[in-house]
Amino acid sequence: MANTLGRFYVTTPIYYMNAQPHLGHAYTTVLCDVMARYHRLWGDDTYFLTGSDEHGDKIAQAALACGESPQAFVDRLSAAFRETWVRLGISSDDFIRTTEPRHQAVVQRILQEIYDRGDIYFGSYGGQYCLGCERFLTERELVDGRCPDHGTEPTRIEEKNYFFRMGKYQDWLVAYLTEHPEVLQPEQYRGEVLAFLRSPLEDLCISRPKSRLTWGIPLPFDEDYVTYVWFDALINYISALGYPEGERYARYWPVCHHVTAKDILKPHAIYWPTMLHAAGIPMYHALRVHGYWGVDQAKMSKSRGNVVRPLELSDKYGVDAFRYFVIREMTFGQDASFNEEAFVTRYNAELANDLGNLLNRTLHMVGRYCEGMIPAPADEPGAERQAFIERALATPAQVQRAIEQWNPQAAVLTTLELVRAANLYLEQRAPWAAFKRGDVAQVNTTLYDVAEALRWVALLLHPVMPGKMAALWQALGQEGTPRWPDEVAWGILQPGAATRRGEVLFPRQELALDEAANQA
Ligand code: ME8
Repeated sequence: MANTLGRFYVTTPIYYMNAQPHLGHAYTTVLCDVMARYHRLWGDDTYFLTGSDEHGDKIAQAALACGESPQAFVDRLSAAFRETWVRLGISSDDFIRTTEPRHQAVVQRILQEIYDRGDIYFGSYGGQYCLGCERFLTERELVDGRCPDHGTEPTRIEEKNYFFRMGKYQDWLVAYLTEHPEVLQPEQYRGEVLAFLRSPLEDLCISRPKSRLTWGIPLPFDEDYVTYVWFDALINYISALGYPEGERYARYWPVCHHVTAKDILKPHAIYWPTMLHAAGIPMYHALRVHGYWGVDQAKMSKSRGNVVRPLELSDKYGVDAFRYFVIREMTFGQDASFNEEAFVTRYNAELANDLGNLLNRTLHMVGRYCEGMIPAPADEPGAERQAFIERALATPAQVQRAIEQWNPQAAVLTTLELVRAANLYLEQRAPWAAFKRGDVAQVNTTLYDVAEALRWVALLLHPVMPGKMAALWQALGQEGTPRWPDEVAWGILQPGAATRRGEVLFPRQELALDEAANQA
C-alpha cells in the first residue's frame, strides 16, 4: 500500500513472557525490522515498536512453576527477548512492557472511558475456559470438546465478571472490513474474519476476579478485579505512543501497520477494532497477517523437542544469513517449514555462490586489471550491455513495489535475479579474455558495470542484511551508508574509487547439526 504521508509505524505482537524466544517470534520481529529499514531507507519518518506481554494466567503459572515471583520472572524473560533482538540486529525504536506504569495508566483510562460510555457491564458467565488461549471458547470453536489450537480440554468456569459490549459493534466492523479491503491482508484472512462475523458476535469478558488471578492491571471501577490480558495487551500499540496527548500518537497512529501470525488474528481483527471504536479512537491503518513456521513439516513445540532457537542459528551461520533465510523462505501469508539443511543449501547457493563469488571475482579482476580501482566505463552501447543495464534499472522499482505490497520475499528474489544477470553478463563479456586480447575498454566497461550492479545490491538488500551489505558497500570503495533514491541511479559509482578486499563476505558453510542444542 503506497504510503502517502511519508510516515510508517510498524508493530510486532508483544510476545508472552512465558518462554524464551524461538523462530516464530524472531521471524515476525525480523520481518518488521526489514519493513522499517526499507521505509527509513526511502526517507519515511518511521517508528518501530515491539515489546512484552507480561500479565495473565499463563505467566503467573509459568512463574509459579519456576518458583519465582511473576515480576522477577517477567523481568528475566523480557531481558532475554531484548537481548535477542539486539543480537538479531533489530532496529526497534521502543520496547514496551505491559507492567510499566505508562502502559497501565492508558489501559485504565480506556477502560474508564468505555465504562463511562456504557459499553462495559457486570454480569454472570459460565463457560469453557482455555488456559492456553486465556479466553472463554464458544461451543462452536471446540473440536471434539477440545481447544483447536492447544488440543487441551477447556475448564468449566462460572463467575461474575465485566463484559465489553463487543457484539454491539459487529455490524460496524463488518461494514468497515468490507469497505476497506486493504486494511486486512492477505485476503484469505479477511475472508476468515468476515466468515466468522456471519454468526452473532458475543460480548467479551474483560475481567478476572482477584480471587482467581491477581497478576493483572486493576480495573479502575472495581478493585476486586483485574483486566483480562488481551484487553490489556492490545492497548500497548497506543500506550507506547503516549496516547492520548503524545506527539508520537498524533504522528504515527494514522500510519499504523500491525503485523502478527494467523494465531492471533481474532484479537487483532475483532477485539481491537471494536475496542478502538468504542473508545472513540480511529481504526488502525493496516493489519498484515503471516503464516506459521513449522519444523521439518511438523509443528514446532517444546514437547517435540524441535523448537528452533534463532540465536543458535545466527551464532553458527551469522545473523545476516539467518535474516536472509527467513525472509527469503517464507511467502507472506502462507505457512513455511524450517529445515537446517535447506538453510545451509540456500546459503551456499545464493549467498556464498551467486552473490559472494560475484564479488570475489569482481574484486579479484579489479585488483589484477585495474590496480584495485574502479575503472572508467567506455561509452559503449552494445546490446548485451544495454540489456544488462536495463535489467538493473528495473530492479529498484520492483523491490519498492514488493515491499509496498508486503512481499519481502519477492524483493529479495528480484534482487537475486539481478545478481544472476550480473554473473551471466560477466560470463558473456569474459573480461579475462578481453584482457588477454588487450581490449581495455571491454575490461573496464564490464568491471565497472558489474561493480555498479553490486553497489545497487548492497543498497537494495541493506534492510535484509544490514551488516553484510554495509561490508559490500565498503568493499566497493563507498563511504557512509547507502541512501535511496539519491544513490539508485546508474553511474553514481565513481571511477578511481579504491576497492577493499577484506574477509570473504559469505564463506561457504557446512551443515553443523547440534542435536544436544535442540533438546534445550
Ligand atoms: O500471542 N510461526 O504472544 P505469543 C510464525 N502475547 N510466527 C510465530 C510462531 C510460528 N510458529 N509462533 C509464534 C501472544 N509466532 C500475545 C500477543 S499482541 C497485543 C499480544 C509469532 O508469544 C507470531 O508473530 O504467543 C505470533 O502471532 C506471535 O509470535 C504470538 O506470540
